[in-house]
Amino acid sequence: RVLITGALGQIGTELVMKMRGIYGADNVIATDIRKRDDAVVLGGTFEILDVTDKKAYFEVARKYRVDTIIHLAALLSATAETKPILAWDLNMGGLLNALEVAKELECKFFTPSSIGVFGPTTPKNNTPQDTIQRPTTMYGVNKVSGELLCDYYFHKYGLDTRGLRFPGLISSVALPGGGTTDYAVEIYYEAIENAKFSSYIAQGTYMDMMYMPDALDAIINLMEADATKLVHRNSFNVTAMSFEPNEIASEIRQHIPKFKMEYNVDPVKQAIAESWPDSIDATVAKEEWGFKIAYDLKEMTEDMLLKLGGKLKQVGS
Ligand code: VAH
Repeated sequence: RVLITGALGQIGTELVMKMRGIYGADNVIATDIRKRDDAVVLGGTFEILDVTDKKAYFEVARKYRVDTIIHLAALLSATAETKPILAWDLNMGGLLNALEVAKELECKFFTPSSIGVFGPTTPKNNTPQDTIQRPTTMYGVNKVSGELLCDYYFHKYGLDTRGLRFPGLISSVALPGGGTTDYAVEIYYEAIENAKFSSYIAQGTYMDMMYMPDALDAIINLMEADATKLVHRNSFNVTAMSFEPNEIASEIRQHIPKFKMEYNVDPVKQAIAESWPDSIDATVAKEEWGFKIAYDLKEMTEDMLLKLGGKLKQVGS
């Protein structure tokens, strides 16, 4: 049985549905700090869980006798910058509880890392798997610490911990909350609703991105990979594409010709974005467990507009 925390978040919402389809609805226990009347809650077992409550975390894991923990509950980069102490308590306190529960119940373990582990002194282009990690954000500090903590639980206790350094993730199902890359999700909604978007990330600012279907496949493929082949275990660089705001705008214009892009840069999010790489190298993930992607910017844009078009009222294209 799989326990997923942060199940109502951007990754969790789709991962719960995908895993229930593969492993059976009763074998995927969705948890989050709040309830929401939708398929994640109604389509299988759901429990309210505050991951900073260690006792509650143990109780839920024991109650369902889980053998795998997917720990997603966290504050993302922009929110973490406005609430750094809360971010530390949730991102690190929650992760430590998750690892302790996984150790006690001998669970396989996954938690996401991020390109946020890199900072201004990291090589910006084709950032290698093994390189300098001196992030300048609380989120980045949390993610580097998280990678090291997961490695520690593997080396010291033999816990089967695994993780991926995700780029910005783009989903047609659930909006992200409080990220720096979220502009690349919001732009599709605005394009359909208003045929225009005001970007808070400046033109020319490159960031790695990935369509959610590829991210979900990466999690499942990594979790099912042969453990003996995993060297970088907790922190594989993975990416599908790298683009700057004007490039995604141009791709959208292939479908909505009158789409207009404006810029109103948010200094906090812009500073975070500029501290991250322009593009990272995912060769090691391909070598150690066969990482691959199906969607580039063109294919993602087609699919996003198709999926969202069905959900939102169309603006005359
Ligand atoms: C964020 N979407 O913006 C997340 C992710 C690489 C970006 O970590 O914080």
